[in-house]
Amino acid sequence: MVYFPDVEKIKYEGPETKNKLAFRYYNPDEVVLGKTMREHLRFAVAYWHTMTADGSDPFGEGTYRRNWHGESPMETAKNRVEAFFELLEKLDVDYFCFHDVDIAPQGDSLEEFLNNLDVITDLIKEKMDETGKKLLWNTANMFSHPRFVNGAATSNNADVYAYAAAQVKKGLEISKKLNGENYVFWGGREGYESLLNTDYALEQDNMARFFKMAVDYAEELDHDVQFLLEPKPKEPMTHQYDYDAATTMAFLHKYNLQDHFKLNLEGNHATLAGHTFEHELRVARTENMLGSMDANHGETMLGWDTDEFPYNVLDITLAMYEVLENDGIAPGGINFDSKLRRTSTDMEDLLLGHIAGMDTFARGLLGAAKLKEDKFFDNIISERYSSFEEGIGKDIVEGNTSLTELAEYAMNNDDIKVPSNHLEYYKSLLNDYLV
Ligand code: XUL
Ligand code: CO
Repeated sequence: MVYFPDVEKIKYEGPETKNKLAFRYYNPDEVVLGKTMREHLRFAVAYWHTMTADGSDPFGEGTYRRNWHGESPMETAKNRVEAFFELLEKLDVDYFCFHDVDIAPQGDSLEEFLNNLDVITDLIKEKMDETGKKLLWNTANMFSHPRFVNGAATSNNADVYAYAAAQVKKGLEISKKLNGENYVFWGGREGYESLLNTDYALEQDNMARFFKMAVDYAEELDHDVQFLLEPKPKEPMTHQYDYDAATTMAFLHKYNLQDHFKLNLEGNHATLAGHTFEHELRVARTENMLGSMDANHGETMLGWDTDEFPYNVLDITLAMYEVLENDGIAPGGINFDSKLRRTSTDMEDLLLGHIAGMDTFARGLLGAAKLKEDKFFDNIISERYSSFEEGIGKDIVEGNTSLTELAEYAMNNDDIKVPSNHLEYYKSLLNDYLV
């Protein structure tokens, strides 16, 4: 069956086109700073928002009109695979991401769930071989089922911990089977609802033990996969242990896991933490821990995880600047962890949402490349910090001084003129780089 019969493969037609099913900026073969847009951007479609979400929210039921519902949960799951690969082909996206529960029904037992996963991943593998599409990452959903009400690797219940381990073991086997390039942990309910009943130390130690076992199992499978942790500060828990990039890296260092993990950073999670997206990317990049990106946009008026398709060119230009300075994002990519609004009810909206996101990233890439070529930020920064390039500043940077020497220096140089930053002027110039 064809699931999107009225849609041809989406092509680049340029900014002037009036065809809504066309790219206006994303031109996969266009070379930017020595690499094609396709190589820079490594887009991925998220199975959960695209195939399993139904448009329900806490106040109302599903609204989306979909044509892949079958007679049984397994039949629906198989139809979804067919529809998904048709969509990837039509969108010209090379990668995809999923949680275990997105692709296969959980049935009545763990055994049944694992068997269903085998059947569906066989089908996915066939489709991958046929189309050349690739798995950016998979993950285990250890937060939706009622057993995970207190978390998974940070649950107070050891049986729940073991169940979660079984899911991750299977997830890594699937990753190996499908040649996954990364494996993600988003700590769904790994945090606390209240400190009143929480053993904070035990929960963190247990979570680290869990990650260590995952690293060991990937080695046992001889599967060279990049592990990623995805920070988020709150929602669903009051406090999530992977609060933001800095907290997550401190955790990895504390437990000596830093060489096995990088970060998967998400736009809306950054804003929930009170940061900009570029802040999170910069913090991770600085420590060589920028692994991958979940692309979305948070509605700042609402303050929860709204996961909109990205459309803000300024945000994405600054995000892409971090990616360029990182020398790219591979083996990570740009996963649209983005969902349609509840009012975007048509199948066609799945294409329109992704096209909007892809065009926004293409614009961001073009703007960021120009910022880099013009050394826009380098020039501002090198001028602003020029006092550390010679004299006493150079001594400080090279570690060749002491409090005593600095105090003596200050005695003779206490008439300090601090120059203006002219930030308004630079912000106005920055606007010229938005494509
Ligand atoms: C939740 C979120 C997840 C992860 C994967 O906010 O971002 O979808 O990306 O579990
Ligand atoms: Co995400």
